[in-house]
Amino acid sequence: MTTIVDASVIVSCPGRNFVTLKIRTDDGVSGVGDATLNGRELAVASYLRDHVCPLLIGRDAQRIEDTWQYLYKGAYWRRGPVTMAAIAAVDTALWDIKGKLAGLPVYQLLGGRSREGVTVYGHANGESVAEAVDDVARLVDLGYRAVRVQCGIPGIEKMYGVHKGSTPYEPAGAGARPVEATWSTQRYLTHVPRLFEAVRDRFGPDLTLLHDVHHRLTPIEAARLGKRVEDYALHWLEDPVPAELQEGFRLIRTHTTTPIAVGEVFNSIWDCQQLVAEQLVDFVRATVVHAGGITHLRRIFDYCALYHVRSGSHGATDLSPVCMAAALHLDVAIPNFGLQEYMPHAEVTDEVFPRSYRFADGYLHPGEEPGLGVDIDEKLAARYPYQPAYLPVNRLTDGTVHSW
Ligand code: EZ4
Ligand code: CO
Repeated sequence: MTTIVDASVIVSCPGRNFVTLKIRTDDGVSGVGDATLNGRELAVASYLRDHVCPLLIGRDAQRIEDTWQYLYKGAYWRRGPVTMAAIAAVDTALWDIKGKLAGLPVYQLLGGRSREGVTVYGHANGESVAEAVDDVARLVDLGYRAVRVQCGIPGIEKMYGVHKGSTPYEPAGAGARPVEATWSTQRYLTHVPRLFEAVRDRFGPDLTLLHDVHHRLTPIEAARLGKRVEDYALHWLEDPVPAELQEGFRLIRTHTTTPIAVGEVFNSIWDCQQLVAEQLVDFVRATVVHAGGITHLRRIFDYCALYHVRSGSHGATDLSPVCMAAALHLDVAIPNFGLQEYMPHAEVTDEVFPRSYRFADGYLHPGEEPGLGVDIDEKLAARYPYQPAYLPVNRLTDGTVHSW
């Protein structure tokens, strides 16, 4: 038996806030797990430190499924982003340890490779349509095979997904309170088709294109947008509506053949149970850190496979390199992989999280190191203390709070 002797939580801000769990065992092998929940980081850190870490000491590090069930059923209070991010961190760290003990990269423990590399999509954006189109060209030159395109909307300030400069896009703003943005569905619905018309004109039919609505429409509005952009053959329209009402997606499906991706905020299989069983979506965007770790995400994707639904995991910069590494091992192994989002981290983030995964030719490769092939430099991390930062709040022009 390999016994857990220590579990510690590292909160640090190398470029942005991250919460990382490190588990150590009696034979000197350690593992890492990402527990970052953007804007609510300290809640997960406390859940782990105060309620989970003490329970891990003395447990068998090899019993991943049993530990998952113990933390999920044993808490009595099930699901929710804080609980599931904490469980995910433990699960990820235990897979890392199991890989190191076996001397194998984690993807080998998941059944081995199903593909040569993990196709990723990059982010293009611009204040204007012309700027966004030029930014797509930049990504194509870098080798990306798939590109998400967002642009500014005339009359809307601080549009989601649009930023200036070459630093990674970071929607969370430093400070004690969220910044506020404004929203107009009317302006948005009028403008977006012009963007994709321009992108298709310039790049032709072969480039894989995506767009993120970021939960801002109602089902009938989303249906209108999906129908309007059908000629531009998007690979997916992401998060067209908030997904608490799963049956709401029937209305979208009735009207458009534009494929739908959903679920970066999902934390359990129950969030997509009806969406998948009724084939109301095409891609599920859940990822390791927010959906209960490798163990639970594998369960979600296996369930999706029964219904022709593919993976499309979230990969924004607020998911740490530890989460990205774990996601890549799963992506390369599962039969129904779809696409992986990839926003490169800031240089300072990559310094704190040394990692073996690499981008080449439009793919990410998890690397061949035993375990996940990622670690945290704790000394360096200590030089970047936590800084309060929040995601924006969105309001309609009359002041009504809207989904961001
Ligand atoms: O806004 O990760 O597809 N990617 C996204 C992200 C999310 C952030 C929220 O923390 O929607 O940019
Ligand atoms: Co998104």
